[in-house]
Amino acid sequence: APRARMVVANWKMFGNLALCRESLPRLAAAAMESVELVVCPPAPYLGEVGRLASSSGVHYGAQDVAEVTHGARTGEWSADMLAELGCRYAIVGHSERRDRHRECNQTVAVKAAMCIAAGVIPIVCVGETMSDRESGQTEVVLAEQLKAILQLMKKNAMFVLAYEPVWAIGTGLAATPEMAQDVHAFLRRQLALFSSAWAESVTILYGGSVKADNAASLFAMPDIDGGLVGGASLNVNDLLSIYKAAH
Ligand code: G2H
Repeated sequence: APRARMVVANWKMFGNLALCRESLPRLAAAAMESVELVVCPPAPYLGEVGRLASSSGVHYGAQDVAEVTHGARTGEWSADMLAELGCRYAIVGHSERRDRHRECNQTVAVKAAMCIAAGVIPIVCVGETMSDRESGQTEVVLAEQLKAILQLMKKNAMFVLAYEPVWAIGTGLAATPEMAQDVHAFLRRQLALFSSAWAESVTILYGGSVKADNAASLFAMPDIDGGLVGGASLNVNDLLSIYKAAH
């Protein structure tokens, strides 16, 4: 089967109940089987998004998950809790968490493994900083980020990879389609070291200033299977344009 294409809305810490109630019915009306549409709202809205998405084609997920199954962890939630709420996905290792919450590659890998054990598909984010890129370290950094994940991942585990160059996040400065394609092809070659059939089946999303006007050219590249969309996902019209561009 060809690998899944998808557009994932990462609301980050934006939105409210009104946005859930306005956007979900419109997304539900637009969702088609050919490309998955996924909404990752702030965790307090997952219940409401789940109710609104039920029996529609829209999937939903969290923006993070704990690295343990349970415990005295104020302010955290487990992969099992997400599974119970019907989350199909959880984003892990977003650069905002790596940066602000000091999440290292090992932590991100454990979080991904927690998701897989609970039946939640992790959307694992990797990406280099501008200084990594300028010093020619992009591939070294990405290989390092991926290595930790692959060591913990059961072979053939369902996961989604998201390439998010840190310098492109929220800056309006997206990678060019060619730049992103080069990295996506590199990431797929790294996955192929593990298993080549599996590498072909893994969805690799691009994230970082995806907008309605650059989505189509990014998604046209052979190894870019969709997008992880932050800012533009808060506007339902923009998100729907981006979703259409993935077809
Ligand atoms: C990258 C992306 C979504 P934005 O973080 O994860 O955000 O589209 O706002 O750059």
